[in-house]
Amino acid sequence: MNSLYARHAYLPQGWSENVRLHWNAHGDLSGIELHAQVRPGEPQENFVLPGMSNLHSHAFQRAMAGMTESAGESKDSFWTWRDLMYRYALHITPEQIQAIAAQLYVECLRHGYTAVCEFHYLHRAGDGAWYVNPAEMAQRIIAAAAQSGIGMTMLPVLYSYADFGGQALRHDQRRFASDVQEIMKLVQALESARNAQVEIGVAPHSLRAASIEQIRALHAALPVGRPIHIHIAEQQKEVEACLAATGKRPVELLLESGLVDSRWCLVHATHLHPSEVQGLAVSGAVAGICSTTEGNLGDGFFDLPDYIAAGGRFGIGSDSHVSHSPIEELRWLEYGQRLRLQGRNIASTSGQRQVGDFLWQSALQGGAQASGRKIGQLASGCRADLLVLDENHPNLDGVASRDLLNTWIFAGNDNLVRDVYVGGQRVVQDGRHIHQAQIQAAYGHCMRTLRAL
Ligand code: NGQ
Ligand code: ZN
Repeated sequence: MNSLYARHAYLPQGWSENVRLHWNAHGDLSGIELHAQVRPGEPQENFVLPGMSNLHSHAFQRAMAGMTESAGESKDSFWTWRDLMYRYALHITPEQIQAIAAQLYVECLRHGYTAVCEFHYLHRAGDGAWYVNPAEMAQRIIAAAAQSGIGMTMLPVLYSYADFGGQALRHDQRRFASDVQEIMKLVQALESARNAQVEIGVAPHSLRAASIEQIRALHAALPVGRPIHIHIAEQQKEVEACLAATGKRPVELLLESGLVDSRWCLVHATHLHPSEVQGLAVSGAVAGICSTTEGNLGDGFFDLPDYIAAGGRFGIGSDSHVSHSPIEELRWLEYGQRLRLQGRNIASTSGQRQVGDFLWQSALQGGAQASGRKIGQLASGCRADLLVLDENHPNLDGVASRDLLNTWIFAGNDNLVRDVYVGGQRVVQDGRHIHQAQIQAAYGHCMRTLRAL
């Protein structure tokens, strides 16, 4: 099968009727046929849209979702959550990371993510030694993506310090320990994995964990055009520590390096001065907003209206995977702004007043840019990553295409994704992943071990 007839297809210019999508043997869209006549006996889908890119993921954290929601003796915070996360991180084996990632990616696909950017720093074994194959853990995650069919941008993470000023790593950060040379060796070891479904980039963890000098060296060593992601300004404490150590705010410091351009994704970027909002928008980088995780960790709210007004680009990520639905991610993004500003319909412009359309289209573009892959739109040359919605759901019965995205995002919690194609291969049919049973069984086995922690 290398074509699909859609009564309504979400093209870069918006909804179009009676469209036949064609793709080639490599899984790239090869033709968008408008005003197409349906052929006798040809299956007709109703609503077809491009799949979403999940631009920020720590796959192993899927295994701890729901396990950190009990109040401790001391005031709970991002930092006490991080201590718990480190405990989990120390126990995950290569077999377990593959089982957890495969399960996560099946869930992501079932909800409409067709690509993921993996912010990967579990490099070493639990005792802190490198595996015989230093790329073991990264290759396990890439294998999990292949098992599920999801598109993958693998970002090996540079993690040298525990805090600003080059502070030594904590003992419980020993699995992350890496320097520029080791990360570039990883990138080179992964080069052979690159194909139409897999891209390799890099990520300095944060300005706490990597110095500007290291980031400059990493940037210089990385092949041209590859994506570069970084956690930044997620917590006030990080902003204060950066000011104390450098006299500058994190985003200010990074932008001053002159390195940031459209290859970059600044993840969270929660606490910004107005000048940083402008600077980030002008840089052409993508802001990676992870609203469900930022809500779960109590980070704060991104300054979305000012950033949109400055022409900033953004995408979404499920990060710690307390949710794996792009719909919930986008709904939380908009609701967070409404609560913060005590207003309505924030994520919109004079050119796009439909909040659902503005959110979906912006996240498609920002997510595609951050992935470094040709995805995120129904256009020739892009991957045939398609979502077919369930036209029999009551919410979609008789709905006009102009109201489809608002209905999908803001009218209930049912998963309306029926079929999912990645690179032209159908990997989800009638809501079920083609390998769901065996991937779920392997995950269940792994969780029986981890839940005993
Ligand atoms: C992480 N996650 O690397 O998983 C981070 C927490 C840190 C989020 N920031 C650890 N959500 O930033 O040091
Ligand atoms: Zn993260």
